[in-house]
Amino acid sequence: MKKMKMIAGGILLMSILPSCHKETKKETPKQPNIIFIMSDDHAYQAISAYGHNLNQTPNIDRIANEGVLFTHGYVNNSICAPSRAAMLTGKHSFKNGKVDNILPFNWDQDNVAKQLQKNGYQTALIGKIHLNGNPQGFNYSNVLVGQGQYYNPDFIENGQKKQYHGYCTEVTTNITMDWLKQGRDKSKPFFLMYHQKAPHRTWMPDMKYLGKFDDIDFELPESFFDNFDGREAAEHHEMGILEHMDVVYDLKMLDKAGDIKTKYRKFAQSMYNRMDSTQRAKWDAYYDPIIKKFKDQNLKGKALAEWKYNRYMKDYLSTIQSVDDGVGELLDYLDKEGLAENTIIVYTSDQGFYLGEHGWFDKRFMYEESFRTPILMKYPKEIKAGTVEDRLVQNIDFAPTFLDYADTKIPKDMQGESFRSILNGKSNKWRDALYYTYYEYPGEHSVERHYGIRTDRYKLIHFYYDSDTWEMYDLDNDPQEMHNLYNDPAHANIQKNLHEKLDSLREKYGDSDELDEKYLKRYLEHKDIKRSMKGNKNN
Ligand code: SGN
Ligand code: CA
Repeated sequence: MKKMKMIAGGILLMSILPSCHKETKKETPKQPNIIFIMSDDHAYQAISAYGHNLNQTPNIDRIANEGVLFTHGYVNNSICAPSRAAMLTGKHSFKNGKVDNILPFNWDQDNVAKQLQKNGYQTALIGKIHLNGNPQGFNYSNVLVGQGQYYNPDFIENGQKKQYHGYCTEVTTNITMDWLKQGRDKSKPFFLMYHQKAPHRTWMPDMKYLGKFDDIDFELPESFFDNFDGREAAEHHEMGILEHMDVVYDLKMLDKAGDIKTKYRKFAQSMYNRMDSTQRAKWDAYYDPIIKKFKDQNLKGKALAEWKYNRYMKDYLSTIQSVDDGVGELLDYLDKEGLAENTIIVYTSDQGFYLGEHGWFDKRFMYEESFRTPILMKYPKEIKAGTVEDRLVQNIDFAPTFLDYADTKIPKDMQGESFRSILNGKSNKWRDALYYTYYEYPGEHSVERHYGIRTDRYKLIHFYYDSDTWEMYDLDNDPQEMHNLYNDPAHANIQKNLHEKLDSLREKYGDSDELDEKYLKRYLEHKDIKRSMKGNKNN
């Protein structure tokens, strides 16, 4: 009897073993790692994969070369914190409550990192997040304080503030690489948000890239001297390179004699306070001769515009070199460690940016340069190298897309849509229009409150608060959005259809005038807004 039992047990074991083995094998294609790389204010015009010839970003381009380039990626609200909140929550601003950079963000609500963490992921947030309060949903967080500083920046590591020595972009990359190499639990898939401060204003390059673009003369964009005919809200901007970009503060002409007197000179000194003497000496060795020449030349009119535009571009693009280096380091590491195959990588920006179009810098408007944002993505298992995707995707789509790739349930109240199925060809069903809102007014750069929609060809925008104006564009015929077609009888039908579409999207997403009034009231009552309305600069 005893013997029989043994044999039976043996047979039982034998019959279990092979199937156990199969089970483990079935599990090997585990959930993909997800690396969400974001920079701040990185215009698609300044990524060479988009075909503009301003600079070369070979490492960022690699993501699209080995995966997909989105030609029509957009944000929900073209400003930092609201865009980040939308990415985390998968919801429009009026649903997640973070409508502008001023009103607080509620971390207690659900977000993509919390969902992934619940489903077995190790999660990390490194770099700029610009959302008040302690990040929730992350096993590790090491984030810049507010906007952060370019030199020797302060970070908050899991709640503890500490200062790092060095250049912010490089510091952020180093922290990220350390976490990847030693910080994470390697038995779990990971979700990593690697978020650079650069190339945000005031565009301070790393020492090693000072002068990188000095041999290039950048030509003013065609629309630089825009007269804003038929576009009242645009006319009231404070985003002009010529009129509003400060020579001392933005363009570094802080002459020691104090002869160059500008509105923001008083804020410029603070940009250098964190540098050590070696850093400052290198900085001055580069900028002092430029300052001297600038003073000697006494430029005016178009010559001054060209000079300002060129200084702006040289600084802005130089900061991007460091961002590109960081992406290269990360990609090389993944390749070397054999992680590339099972890792999704997204590169994006929190919004687009004006590089002189309409004479502007900054963002906020629903016009293409700031509404649109770069999106490049790779995932060798599912995305064919060299894919170009033209459909309309939006930052609210990231959260559901990541959850979809992680084979995790997408919460019903997320408003974005996963674009996994359009990329792998499983479905062709996709949205035909995007909804947009912008709220931060009265405020810095003076961009009026507005909302609107964009279809594959047309755009309809409503500006309100000081004014009540509508704009409509045919993007095929007028890609620079110079001709407002609203109330043009030849386009009456299109206008009517766009209004219907706008109404239906407002209803679908749950936006309304009442909600807007609620946010406006809170905004106007906020202490920072009251202070800035009294004439103090509000950062
Ligand atoms: C700062 C900048 C603005 C910029 C906002 C928002 N001024 O206030 O130029 O529009 O941030 O940028 S600065 O003098 O402080 O540089 S965002 O990317 O954070 O939304
Ligand atoms: Ca930004």
